Amino acid sequence: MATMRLLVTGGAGFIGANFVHHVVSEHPDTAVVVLDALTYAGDEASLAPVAGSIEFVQGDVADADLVDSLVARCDAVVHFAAESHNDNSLANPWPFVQTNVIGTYTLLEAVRRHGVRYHHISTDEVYGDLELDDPERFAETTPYNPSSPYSSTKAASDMLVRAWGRSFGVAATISNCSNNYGPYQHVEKFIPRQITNLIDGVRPRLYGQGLNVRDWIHVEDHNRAVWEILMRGRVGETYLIGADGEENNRTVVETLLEVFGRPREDYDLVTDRPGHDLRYAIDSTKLREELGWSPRYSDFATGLADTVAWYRDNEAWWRPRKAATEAKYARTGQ
Ligand code: NAD
Ligand code: TDX
Repeated sequence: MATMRLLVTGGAGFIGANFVHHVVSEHPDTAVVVLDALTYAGDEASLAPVAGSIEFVQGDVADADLVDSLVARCDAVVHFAAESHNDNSLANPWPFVQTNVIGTYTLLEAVRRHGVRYHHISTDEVYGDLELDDPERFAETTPYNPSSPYSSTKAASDMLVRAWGRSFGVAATISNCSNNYGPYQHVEKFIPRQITNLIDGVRPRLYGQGLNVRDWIHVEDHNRAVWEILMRGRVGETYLIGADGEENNRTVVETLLEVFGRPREDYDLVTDRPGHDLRYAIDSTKLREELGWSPRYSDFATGLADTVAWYRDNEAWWRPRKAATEAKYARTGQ
């Protein structure tokens, strides 16, 4: 008998699929229902290892009738579904407004009607960026200052959640996490793109001078934090999730080249991303002190090597998307 029925939106995407794997293996008394539209970024194959243990519904988070019927029979919602790639948001922002803003609104109205607990997955990008030498890091109190269509729609969705909590008493929490890496990440994203290029003998491609800094966290550490916030977080609160993993992009590529036994300078500098955020950095003290969470992947080079091994072992998963992804990048010289 399940103790909780959990609706996971975006469960066929990178972080959502890893979250579903985590819940099925670590919390087997939870019944999981996945709602995912299977956009270009979603892949049911990412759920194949747990397919017999979950219910999968293909559909849109902005479909109010469908969302209402699913929320009505669940105890809690974790909302991962989003358009998630900055470069795509520069080429065509509309799906980002539709899914990230209207989709979140649709879920909030449903959880409001049915009195269901809601956890909202967001990003550190809502805070804008930092200078390379800024001693401050993002904290829960940092003012919102998003740069891209992607991050502005995530910021808008966070604002809706806060307002639905205050005005309608929706039992919501929000987490803003830094850059994730690990298995099942789409080959459009930085790390899997470079790994799969290297597997194909292609040189990694760094935007601009490669000096932008991201604060890397392994997806399993992110998802363990999400579970803790869902179960023990204070309703109405926001928690930042980060693992003190700041690295510049050039260092990441050099580490990957080393794993592949290639010369450290064997990469190309390509057209920069317009409006490219310089640096993200998370202070996760609140999460660590209140909920006792800490990351298990403390060594980034080891986590990266594990991820390389996963892409080497799972070529059948990523290969079908590689050529079309690179064709899209070729159009912007990236
Ligand atoms: P992803 O692009 O890999 O997966 C998104 C999933 O959502 C896909 O399965 C897609 O099919 C689904 N989806 C898209 N539009 C939908 C719609 N209208 N209805 C239903 N399903 C839809 O993204 P990800 O990297 O796994 O990110 C998941 C969440 O985590 C997002 O909310 C993102 O903003 C947030 N986040 C990501 C990172 C990161 O580093 N990847 C960091 C912090 C926060
Ligand atoms: O080929 C590339 N070369 C390159 O130098 C690609 C694809 C990216 N980059 C750079 C851009 C960024 O500085 O690498 C960094 C990481 O790029 P992305 O993987 O596109 O991630 P980012 O834009 O930082 O956003 C990610 O983290 C925050 C996720 O895609 C978001 O969903 C999340 O909110």
